[in-house]
Amino acid sequence: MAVERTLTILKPDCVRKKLIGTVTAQIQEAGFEIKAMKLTRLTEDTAGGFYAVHKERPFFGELVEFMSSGACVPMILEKENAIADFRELIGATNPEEAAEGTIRAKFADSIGENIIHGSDSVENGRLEAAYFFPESDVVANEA
Ligand code: 3AN
Repeated sequence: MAVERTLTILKPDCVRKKLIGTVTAQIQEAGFEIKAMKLTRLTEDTAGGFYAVHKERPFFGELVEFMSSGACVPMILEKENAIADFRELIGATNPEEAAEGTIRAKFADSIGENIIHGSDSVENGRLEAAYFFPESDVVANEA
């Protein structure tokens, strides 16, 4: 299996609930290596740019408002099969449909405020990582 990277965001509800440490521990225990990480607050423009594919969806305004409502923690994660394995770890978009033990099942309140983001493909992971981090912020792999 190929080593892949995924971009995650611990969303503002995760930060407000003081779950940065708990969720990051679950991510690391599942074998993901953190390659870049920061605490930041998105503006409506940066949140809207990140979710531009959803611009025509009825929930776009609500999504942008939520994602810019407080601090969040974007991270680049690396692991074999990272894209699929991370989506399995976080669970379905709607926490009511998320499998038991997944991060969203344990901590998310609703489909809109669902604690965490995970890239849906290697290519989107690459684009999303570049949206938050210059290459110089990404820790190099050890030789
Ligand atoms: P995922 O983040 O699981 O890949 P997407 O890409 O379908 O899900 O949706 C992006 C984000 O938009 C979700 N993380 C969620 O916060 C929000 N979202 C998706 N569907 C809805 C909805 N029906 N109502 C409100 N927010 C939604």
